[in-house]
Amino acid sequence: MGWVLGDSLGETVPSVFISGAGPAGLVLGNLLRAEGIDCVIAERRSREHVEQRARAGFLAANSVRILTRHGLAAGLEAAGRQHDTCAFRGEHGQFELKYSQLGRGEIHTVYPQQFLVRDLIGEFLDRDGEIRFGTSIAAIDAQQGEVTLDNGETLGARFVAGCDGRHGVSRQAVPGRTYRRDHGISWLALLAEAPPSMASVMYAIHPNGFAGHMARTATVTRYYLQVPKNTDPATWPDDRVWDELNLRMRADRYGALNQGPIIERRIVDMTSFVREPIQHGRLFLAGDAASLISPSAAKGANLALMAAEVLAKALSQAIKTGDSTLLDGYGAECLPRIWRAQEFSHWMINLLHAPSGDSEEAVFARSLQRARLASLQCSRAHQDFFAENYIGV
Ligand code: RFL
Repeated sequence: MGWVLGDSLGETVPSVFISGAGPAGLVLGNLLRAEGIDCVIAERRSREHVEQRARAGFLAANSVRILTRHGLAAGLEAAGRQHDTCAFRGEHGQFELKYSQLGRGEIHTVYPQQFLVRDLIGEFLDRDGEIRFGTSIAAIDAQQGEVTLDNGETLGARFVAGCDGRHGVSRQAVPGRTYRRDHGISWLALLAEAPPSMASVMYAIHPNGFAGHMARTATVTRYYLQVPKNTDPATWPDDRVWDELNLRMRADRYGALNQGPIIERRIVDMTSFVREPIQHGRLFLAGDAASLISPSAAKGANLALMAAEVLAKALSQAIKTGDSTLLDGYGAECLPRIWRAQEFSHWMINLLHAPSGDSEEAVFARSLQRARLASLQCSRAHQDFFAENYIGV
């Protein structure tokens, strides 16, 4: 496999240049290598950084199927944990939804994203893929298939896959619009060095705001606290975090949380966007580069994996046979799924958050929230709807 600097006239260029070594770029790279297609990934961060960057943890059944189908599931088969229950806690008590017995009866596998990224990098290198860590892309010419690095070098490729996430540059190379919604809500996303406090995912609704509990490993747990926008995470030392989590999780009624040092705290704003179109010339967007989805429904990494599989198939067809039918239809294949995930994520945001205060509007919103929760608690049809969307896309 070879790729060269300079313009691509008469020189060997990779068939596919991939920007970004996140779940989207790495799954795509692995699937292309399995087809014998040469590809190069450029990642602006170091290998150590991406292999330790904690983000997602909940992989939907379809994501596990994709990874298994392509021989990429050894790590999650060995260390992933099956998860099938979520619970809601509020002023009127608590109820659980065992979604393995609802909807399509599917489950999540809990496997931290950084472990998946580590596995995918190892496998890609074993498949003779090339990753250039510490290499940042400054611009992409989608028509020419040319990538400019931030040191000014220009590289050519037959196709470019924009998998550089929410802050990447590939989206700007696709003429179109970004449809964005700022939900006006922020979460303090926390990682605690403490075992999970309960077997299920917990969504707690409290007058002070939302609080969430999600298992990651036997010794690390993710928590979320809704906080005002522009909150400085440094204003939340460990003691304050645990006091507020115990309060919103109603520890006095249901038992105290397992505490430990907070090893990561960062603000996540609930914003969402969809880029349309997601392809232009030789450039195709996948994952967060194409669509950012708030983490309220744990969909982002799952969408990234699905797009990577669709794109790999389309690129393989075009490169091997010259038939671009699947590539031409790439956006039409992915966008309806993206919008469905956005719709459910939006539904979850409304379920989990309501304004505080005594204004008519705030009381109205909280009453709707209560009614939706009551329906979810009682109606089998509503539970099936929830399960189908929660676990799938
Ligand atoms: P990524 O993972 O952001 O990877 C993009 C990569 O591109 C690199 N990059 C560049 N490289 C070269 N040149 C440039 N100019 C570049 N600009 C950027 C970056 O360094 C990076 O390595 O995008 P990808 O592959 O599309 O994957 C998306 C997922 O990472 C994301 O959707 C999920 O993490 C979202 N998410 C969750 N998704 C789930 O499906 N289930 C979950 O449980 C879940 N939990 C979460 C989450 C996201 C969270 N945060 C931090 C927003 C929990 C949290 C707290």
